[in-house]
Formats: sequence, structure tokens, C-alpha cells
Amino acid sequence: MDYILYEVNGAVGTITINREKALNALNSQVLEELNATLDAVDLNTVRCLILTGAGEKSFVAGADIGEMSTLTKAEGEAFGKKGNDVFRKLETFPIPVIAAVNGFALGGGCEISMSCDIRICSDNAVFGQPEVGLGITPGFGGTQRLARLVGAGMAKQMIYTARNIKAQEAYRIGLVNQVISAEVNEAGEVTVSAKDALMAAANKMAAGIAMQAPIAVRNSKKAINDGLQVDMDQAIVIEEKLFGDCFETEDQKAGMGNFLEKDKEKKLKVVPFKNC
Ligand code: DAK
Repeated sequence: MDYILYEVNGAVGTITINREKALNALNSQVLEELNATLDAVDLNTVRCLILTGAGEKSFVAGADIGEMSTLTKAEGEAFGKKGNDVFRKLETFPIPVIAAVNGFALGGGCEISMSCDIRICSDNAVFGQPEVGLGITPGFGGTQRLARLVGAGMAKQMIYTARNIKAQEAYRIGLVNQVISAEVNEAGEVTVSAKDALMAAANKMAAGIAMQAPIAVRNSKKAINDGLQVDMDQAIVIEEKLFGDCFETEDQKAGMGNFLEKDKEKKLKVVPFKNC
């Protein structure tokens, strides 16, 4: 792979979009490699993914404008499908995906972060949907996912004005869950860079997810995602089914058994990854 790095540490997999010279912009090859990487994740061992961009400056500065500038209508459609397919694969991926947003998350960069389950960012992060300034609408789900995350009014303001927002504003409107700063000592010197602090926070959150019962985590993701697409009566039925599916699994037996036995040590043990 030229543009994707993938490493596994315990039950946490980290995917890094590694095209730093172009601020990790998404060209066809990046999208293809990301798709292949997701297909290759070993779901028997990995319980949570982190998606980030190489370097300190940019998570993903959008779709590759150079590549897009010469596309015909048919090629534009094919490029859009490639992006939409991989974004949807991330969104519906069986295990949670945390976007660790280091710097620019513009256009397709903001959109790919919104395909992830959770976003945390460094304090230099910048989010935006600048597409209307380029003569296009947000095309990788931006009009849909942004409105669902921050409400129609705020999404419309961001998209119509093409104005970027900084990390703290993204936090205020609910686009990100947490903003991470560099660590500084008493003399004001940076001891841990914002990127390193961000990755430490993402890994801590991922490890916390990975130690929970994996079937229950997967079913919770599916229940939330699928339930949001339908009305409450149907959503409750989806929840009931996925709740029921947890029973008779080793996860459920071990999880409840540990509690009833008051065995705190066991309670914290990772239950086996079976019946998934
Ligand atoms: N594409 C290609 N190259 C990019 C890029 C991008 N989006 N963003 C940055 N780069 C490249 C720059 O060209 C430059 O390359 P060199 O000149 O060094 O070769 C290098 O990265 C460094 O960028 P700058 O020199 O511009 O760095 P600055 O610090 O001055 O500025 C910036 C950073 C992020 C503010 C600036 O680079 C910038 O404004 N970038 C563009 C951001 C943007 O507009 N992003 C949205 C792209 S539109 C579709 C679905 C979805 C989409 C399209 C179609 N279909 C369904 C069909 C999605 C569209 C988008 O994402």
C-alpha cells in the first residue's frame, strides 16, 4: 500500500491515511487502499478501529481537487461511488471506529470523520464543508450526516457559507466529543505534542471499548445506526431483536456471571470473542 498504514496493538487497529504532502487528500488510490484495508481487518481479534491522518497538520483536506478537476460526468459518478462505498463501509463496519482528527478535516475529510462512530480532535483541528465554493455540493454524505449530527440549521449554515470552524466550535455544536491539547510543563514547554496526546486519548478510548463484551458493543452500534433510519416504533423492534441476540452468548453469560459472583477481577477480563 502506498497511502495507507495499518497497525494492530492488542485489540485496537489504527488506520493512518498517509499522504502527508497533499495533506492526506483522498484520491482514487487512497479510497481503494482504504477499502482493501477495511476488508482485511481481522474481526476475530480487533475490537475497535482508530482512523487518523499522517502528520500534525491535516487529518484529510478533502477529496483530491487535482484529480477531480478533470473528471467527466461519468468519471465523477464513479469517483463519488468509490468514496460513498468506502464511507458507508466505515459507518456500518461491525466494530466501532474512532476518528482521531489531527488538523484539517475539510470537505471529504469532514465527511469521512462523520462516517466514523466517534470523533475526537486535536485543538488545531479545523472542520468545514467548503464544496459550494468549488461549485459542487458536499457529495460524500455531508448534507446528510452533518445535519443528523449537529441539526439542520447549523449544517445549513456551515454548508451554505462554506465557513470553516475550529475545534472548540466543533465541540460546542456536538460535531466532536472531545478536544485534546498538547501537554505543557510548568516552564511552558510542550512535553507531549497535540498529535501524540490525541493518539493517546484515542487509544485509551479504544482500549476501553475493546474490553467490553464485543457482541454487545457490535449490537449497540447496529441498533443505534439502524434505529436512526426509522420511526420510534420500528426502532424499538430493532433494539429488541439486537438485545435478544445477546442472550445465550458467552459474552452475556460471562458478563452477568462475573457480576453475580462479585468477581471484580473477572469482570474486567476481556470475554472471549465467540458467537459473533
Ligand atoms: N486536494 C488535492 N491537494 C490538496 C488538497 C486537496 N483537497 N488540499 C491540499 N492539497 C495539497 C496542496 O495542493 C499542496 O500541494 P503542493 O502545492 O505542495 O503540491 C499541499 O497539499 C499543501 O497545501 P497548501 O500549500 O494549500 O497548504 P496551506 O497550509 O497553505 O493550506 C488548506 C491548507 C487545507 C487550507 C488548503 O490546502 C486548502 O484549502 N485545501 C483544499 C481544502 C478543500 O477545499 N477541501 C475540500 C475539497 S472538495 C463527490 C463526493 C465528494 C467530494 C467530491 C465529489 N462525488 C460524489 C462525486 C468531495 C469534495 C471535497 O472534498
